[in-house]
Amino acid sequence: MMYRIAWIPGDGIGPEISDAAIKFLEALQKRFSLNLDISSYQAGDSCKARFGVALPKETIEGVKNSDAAVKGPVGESAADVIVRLRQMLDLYANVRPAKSYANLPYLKDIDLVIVRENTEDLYVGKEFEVNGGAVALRVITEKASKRIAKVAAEIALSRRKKVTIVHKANVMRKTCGLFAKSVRGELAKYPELSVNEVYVDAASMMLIRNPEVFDVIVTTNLFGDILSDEAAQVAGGLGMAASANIGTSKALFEPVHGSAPDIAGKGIANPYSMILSCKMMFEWLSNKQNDKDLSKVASFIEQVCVKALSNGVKTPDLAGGFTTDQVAEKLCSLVFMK
Ligand code: GGG
Repeated sequence: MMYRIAWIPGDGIGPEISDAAIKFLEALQKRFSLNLDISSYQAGDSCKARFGVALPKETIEGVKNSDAAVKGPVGESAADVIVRLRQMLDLYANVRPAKSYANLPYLKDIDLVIVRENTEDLYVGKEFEVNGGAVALRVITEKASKRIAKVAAEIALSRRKKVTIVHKANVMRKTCGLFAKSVRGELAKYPELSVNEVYVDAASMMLIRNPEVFDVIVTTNLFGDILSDEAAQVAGGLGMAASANIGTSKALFEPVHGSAPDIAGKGIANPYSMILSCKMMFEWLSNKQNDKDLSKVASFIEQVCVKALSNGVKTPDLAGGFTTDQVAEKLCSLVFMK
């Protein structure tokens, strides 16, 4: 079956890690006789500088008309690109795994998933200047809280069956209070799950002190954004962190990290985050299209990455000495060896 993939390289290191990931996908296409029709679209700071708009209509249409989308990091225009795409396409679940693979410079051996509500909270962009100050609206609804709880429950059922609800309802009584109550109510429908609640400040401490207590964390948009960077660092580094933005019918996959302008163009950016985002895309497409072969491709991608890492195929952010292109070459050669 042919799959149309909308591909947004993005800014900074985005084009470099995109090239590496596309080379890897080409190798996978040969090995597994996949039929991916990949179309490239512009978005981000460089797009805004060239065309006056960070998220052009053609890109929106390209994503809408695709079977799945992959996006590299964008710079200062994140709110105009990814936050807008999430809202426009109702990509309400942001799934962010953090896993310490062998031979990574991880702080603790962890394996957890952060499930971040992706459409509400302070990220709705309702900010106003008032009397020399500024205010932002924090939007939390029962509907969005319940549907993110359901995603967390389903992920936990396929794992260690534990969900931690992270909030700050002792201070933000109305917004976090509604989130906690709604999620609690939804999770009560899953008696096989063990459920607990942790305030976000304590959760950020526990992610460093005893992260093994977490299996699936479900939380609000801003807390999820922050905690997922922290979890990625505990697992070995942001350069490994992949994510999925999932809605009812559409999904977009992207590295968790930003565009890293300080290392852009130096050829040392870590492409694993983009490649593992493609792994998440194959998992999602496999479920959605009932295409079991794609689930095998997803597992294969992880195996290849694990093998490469154990052979020391790492960029400098992971204490390795490989360039982006060298990592891509090694991964491609492993595709045909395994
Ligand atoms: N610190 C990681 C980073 O810069 N991520 C990109 C970003 O801010 N994305 C917006 C989001 O995930 O909401």
